[in-house]
Amino acid sequence: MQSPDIQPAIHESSSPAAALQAFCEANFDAAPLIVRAAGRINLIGEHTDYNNGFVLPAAIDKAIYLGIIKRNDRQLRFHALDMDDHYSGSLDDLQPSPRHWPDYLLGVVQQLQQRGYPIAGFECAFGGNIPQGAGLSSSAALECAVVFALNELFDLKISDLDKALLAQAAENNFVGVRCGIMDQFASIFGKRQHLIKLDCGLMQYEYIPFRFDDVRLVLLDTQVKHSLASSEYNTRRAECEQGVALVKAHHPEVNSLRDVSLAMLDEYVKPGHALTYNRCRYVVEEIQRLHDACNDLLKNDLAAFGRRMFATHEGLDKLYNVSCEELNWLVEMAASQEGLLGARMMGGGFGGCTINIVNKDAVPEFIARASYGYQQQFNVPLNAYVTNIEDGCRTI
Ligand code: GAF
Repeated sequence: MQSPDIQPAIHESSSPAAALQAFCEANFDAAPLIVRAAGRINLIGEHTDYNNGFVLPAAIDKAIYLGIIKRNDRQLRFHALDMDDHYSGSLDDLQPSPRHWPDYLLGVVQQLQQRGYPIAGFECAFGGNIPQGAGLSSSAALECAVVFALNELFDLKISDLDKALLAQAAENNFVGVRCGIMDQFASIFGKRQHLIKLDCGLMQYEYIPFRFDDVRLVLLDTQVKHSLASSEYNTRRAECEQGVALVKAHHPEVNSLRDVSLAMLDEYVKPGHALTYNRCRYVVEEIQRLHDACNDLLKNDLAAFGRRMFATHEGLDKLYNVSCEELNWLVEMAASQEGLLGARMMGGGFGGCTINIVNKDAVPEFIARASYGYQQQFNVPLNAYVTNIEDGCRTI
């Protein structure tokens, strides 16, 4: 796949930003604008964003780095450093690529064009340290990096909210995943040492400080991504919509699960729609759980917060059915460990990471036990990341 005139990426560099800089110096005619777009975690509020509910994500210290320069024509050149792959195309012919990764960039370009933003051809290169398939939103980070970079490069004056919505629209319409807004919003709006409490219905948000010196956020990466993930994601959305329709027939003012109570579900969905009822019940409970968890944080009660994380996991597993054997094993293992405050699967499900709140002093032992046990159980190495909450998209 590599074009003959392209220098290879420097994979051995410890810093993805340095590798990107070296690639750009060797291959670009001009100094690039460089953007860092973060991956995300989510503390609580899972599968609630597309139900107009609330989420509690944060941007992290793993990111996509993208360097970009203008061209004098309408050509597009993309270089994916971590894949040693390159794409060439034209602004006038945006087609989904069989290699798939260019779609995250092309989708953003298409959305900009559809909204009438004046962009010309450009060349960009990107790489990073967000593990792919780990549920840390590397694709949303790439979309956000592109929209952020193009906004700067062509002085488009797009608001931060519109950047997030545009990146989400790229994923919905060009990539074809009906994701909610959480991942793109977190990548753009992330703030160091803060969670974002986002109301996905009203698109209003507040920052909640997350500064606890005695604990660490530990991500345990199952290194599995079961193939059900994207088809089941869209099925869950449809099931939630069906539940809303059943309630709305009696309560026309209801527009999403955010407007629905457990009593309404019991009355209008439970009889005859057991599976839909379970899905909706999980979402309605999770929205309430998030509000309660935010109150825990305000009281500095991480133990109570952690218990709610376990309840979220239970709901995702038993009612929403988006967990899997590997995630369940990690959460059960975590529950028995010293110094563990809370654990649950994170993100869409069917693989990826668990998120764990662990007392600082217990972290090495926790990771060692999890890694050993996971390898014994599944014969798959476990990856563990102790993560910090960082700023969202910015130029560097
Ligand atoms: C994925 C989606 F992209 C998000 O929008 C969100 O729905 C999440 O799954 C589940 O909470 O990350």
